[in-house]
This record gives sequence, structure tokens and C-alpha cells, in this order.
Amino acid sequence: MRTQVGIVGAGPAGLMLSLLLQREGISSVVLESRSRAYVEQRVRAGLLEQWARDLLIEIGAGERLQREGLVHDGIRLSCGGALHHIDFRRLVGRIVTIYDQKEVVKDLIALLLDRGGQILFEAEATALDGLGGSSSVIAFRHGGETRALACDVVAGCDGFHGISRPAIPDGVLTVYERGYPFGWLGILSESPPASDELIYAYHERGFALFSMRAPSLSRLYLQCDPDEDPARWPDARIFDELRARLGGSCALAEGRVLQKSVTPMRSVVVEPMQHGRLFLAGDSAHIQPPTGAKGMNLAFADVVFLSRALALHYRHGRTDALDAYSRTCLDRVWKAQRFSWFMTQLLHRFPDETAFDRRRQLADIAYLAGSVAASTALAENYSGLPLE
Ligand code: RFL
Ligand code: PHB
Repeated sequence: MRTQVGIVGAGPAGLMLSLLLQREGISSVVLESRSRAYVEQRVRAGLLEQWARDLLIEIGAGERLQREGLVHDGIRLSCGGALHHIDFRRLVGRIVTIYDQKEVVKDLIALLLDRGGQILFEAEATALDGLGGSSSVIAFRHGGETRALACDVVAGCDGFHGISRPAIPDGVLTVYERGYPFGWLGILSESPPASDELIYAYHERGFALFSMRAPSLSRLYLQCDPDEDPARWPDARIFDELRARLGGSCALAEGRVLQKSVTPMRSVVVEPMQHGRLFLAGDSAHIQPPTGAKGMNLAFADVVFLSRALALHYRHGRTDALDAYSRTCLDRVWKAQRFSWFMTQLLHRFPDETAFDRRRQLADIAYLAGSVAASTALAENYSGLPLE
């Protein structure tokens, strides 16, 4: 098999890249280790920045998104029994959309296959060869056989646990990393959301996030230990804790818990995001705590930059944009890291915190709630910095 761009991974990054390349007349093949059913059911992110929504519509994958996506003008911060509204539409003229990542993935897969794109499911990439030479080969296992995909360029869109990043020789990458002493217990509940917009709750018992997926489906998160066992959280305990952390600022309806799991939290960025013919995009190059809702959006931004650079390369023989790929992405990635860290340190309890730290957090929230300058900065970052 041969193609121009070999893409490892059919998450948001890999699928969007294949569609963007197709629009530029560049061929690609997507290799995905899991089955189609598996990637279409994986519960993950939920929030699209304004420009990411616009991108999905522009590429032709926005029909269901525009019908079923929940458009929010802002978010609410809950603290000390009060709810503070940060109104993105008023402050920066932008909105955000709640639309589950698995729905985004479903729509992108359907569109790509409909347009004659190539995705091989249950095709696990096992090795990347020739990254420093004139062409590369991705070895993969498919249907019990070992096969090879020859390509000009490899796009490593295989997430944080993929093979692309580890395929880069030792000593080439600088890894910037920060751990957090907590995780999130994520819950999907058959109950109407507590509010029409997301609530980020600061509370002495720990952080809680009240999100949603549909008018009768809530997505809820509780700060917990990073190695917490979800089995220790029967439904009644979950709702007692959510109600306590919401602090009476609005009513919370109980419902059947459909799913619960614990996500530990980490910030990681690798530099550079390119090695020879391999370009990393999305979670394979960077992850951040979900408090800023940045992961899927950053994955899309990376592949927009990569597809533009590849178009210039194939159309005009230019390599300047490809050479600048890592720098271009990292500028945005670090701003997203900063914002995700800001939201995380603002709202969580830390085991080694002092009374001074708590007072400072409360002052920060009061400043956000009361200052147009501070809330505009939050609105601008949360709803998505412009791509250009
Ligand atoms: P993905 O989605 O992990 O896709 C990688 C794909 O590569 C496949 N793969 C391989 N395929 C072939 N061969 C191999 N050797 C392979 N190894 C791996 C995998 O099966 C998979 O299909 O990475 P991508 O495309 O970079 O997308 C990143 C996003 O998925 C991620 O950043 C977000 O989910 C993060 N995230 C959020 N992002 C947002 O933008 N907004 C949010 O509100 C948000 N909330 C969240 C989140 C992530 C969370 N968790 C579970 C980590 C909330 C949570 C709780
Ligand atoms: C979600 O709805 O899953 C979600 C929303 C916002 C976040 C994190 C997760 O910051």
C-alpha cells in the first residue's frame, strides 16, 4: 500500500486531518487499532470552541452538530453559595458548543467514508521506519497479518498512549511535564442538567463540574484522589457530594448513573512536535487537565496547521510552513496549557495548600466575578483564541 500521508489514529486529530487533506487533493490512509464501534462509543470530551464548531460546519460535518449541539453563551462559577456568570457572547462575541466527542468522531467517520476516504479499523501500527530517509513505512497488523503502508509523511495522531511519540529516538524530544495530586471522577447520569450552562464549582470539599450532553443527560465531575476506586462511589454518595459542592446555588436532579470512571490529571508537552517525516498532532504531543476543555480543540488546531503546510508543500514545493509546524502549534499549545493550569489551580483543593492559598483562590474568583478585564481574559481563552 502507498499513500502521500499515512495517518496513525482515528481520533478527532486523525479524522479531521484526513478530511482537510482530501479537500487539498492530498491522499491519506488512516490506521486505527480499535474497531469502529469502539471509537464511536468512547466517552470523552464535550466542549467545542467557537472556531472548532465553525471548522466542523465548513468541512461539511456540521449538520447534526447544528441540530443537536447545545450552544452556550458562557459558563458559571459557583463559590460560597453564589453563581457568577461569565458571558462570552457579551464579553468577546463568541459562544461554545456542547457536543460529545464520540458524536464528533461518528460524524467525521461517516463523512470521510462517504467521500471515499480510507480508514482501516482494527489496524494497529506497530513500527515507523524511514523517518529520516526519503520515504517512510508504517508497519501494521490487520486481519492477523503484518502489512506495510509506504508514505511521504507520517502523521502521529495516535493519542497519548500511541507508538508515534515513542518512535522518536531518545534525546531528541524535550518533555515538559507537571502532575496534579488529584483526578476527576466522571459520571454520566440520566437526569436533567442542573443549569442551562456549565457550572465550575469551587468548594472546600473539592472541585465539581456540572456539564451535560442532552436535555435529559448530565455529565458530572468530582475532584477525587488520582487512584480513587469508582466502586467506592455508590450513586447516593455521588449525588450527596455533588449537592454539597454545588452549595445550594441551584437544584440538582438525581438520575440513574449510566457510567463512572476516574481520570488522573497531568500536563505534558513534548518539543519539537516533528522528527524527520513524522509530525505529531493532538494528544500524542500534548495533554492537559480537562478543566480548560482544550484537548479536542487543540487536536483540531494542530491538524489545521499541518494540512495547510502539507498543501503548500505538495502544491508549490514549499517547505517553510512544514519546517515551522512545531513552532506554530506550540505557540497555541502553551497558551492552552497556561489556561488549563490557571483553571485547575484556581478551582481545586491541593493537599499541601495553606490558608494563604485558599484566600488567594477566593480573591481570584472574586476578581473574575467583578472585573470586566479579568472575565474577558477568561472568556477569550475558554471560547478559543483565534487560529491566526
Ligand atoms: P485520541 O482521541 O486519543 O485518538 C487517538 C487514536 O489513536 C488510536 N491509536 C492507534 N491506532 C493505530 N495504531 C496504534 N498503535 C494506535 N495507538 C492509538 C486510538 O485508538 C485512538 O482512536 O487523540 P486525538 O485525536 O489527539 O484527540 C484528543 C482528544 O481525544 C482529547 O484531547 C480530549 O478527549 C480531551 N478532553 C477534552 N477535550 C476538549 O477539547 N474538551 C473537553 O471538554 C474535554 N474534556 C477530555 C475531557 C478528556 C477526558 N479524558 C477522558 C482524558 C474530559 C475527559 C474526562
Ligand atoms: C464535558 O462536558 O465533558 C466537559 C466540559 C468542560 C470541561 C471538561 C469536560 O472543562
